[in-house]
Amino acid sequence: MKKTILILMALSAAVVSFSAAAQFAKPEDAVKYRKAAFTVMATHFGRLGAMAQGKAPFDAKVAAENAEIVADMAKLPWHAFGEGTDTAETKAKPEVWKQSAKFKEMADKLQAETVKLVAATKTGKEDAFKVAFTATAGTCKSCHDDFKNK
Ligand code: ASC
Repeated sequence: MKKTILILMALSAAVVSFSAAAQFAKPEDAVKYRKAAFTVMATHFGRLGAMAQGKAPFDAKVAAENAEIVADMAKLPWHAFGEGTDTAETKAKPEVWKQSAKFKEMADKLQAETVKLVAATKTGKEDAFKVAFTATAGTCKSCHDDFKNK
């Protein structure tokens, strides 16, 4: 019992320090971190895209594995868009900081869509997967249009 309590305490400390990791040592570190999250996200989203476009056969299990990684990555980049991280080498538009409420809305929307995408892959239904994929891709695109330089 005591051990369980100790483990729970250690876990909650880990959660707290994760949110505290919102700070990075240098702006470049934040930029590197968010780019890495987007790169991994795009890689696995691309694999889903191949299935959605019929370039790869639909396999619900593979789709679910990829969608889960996308959903996990979708949680990560946002805390790395702190003040002062607009100066490093980035394609992020100044609007990320000027319209931060709208940017946050987009980030939240992406996370919600990717959760739905995971659920859709788990139904095993190709049509449901395609619908959720299209919705997610639309969310990527509209955020890029407003907040990312080409
Ligand atoms: C991808 C990818 C994006 C989005 C976007 C959707 O596969 O890398 O950034 O889809 O192109 O419109």
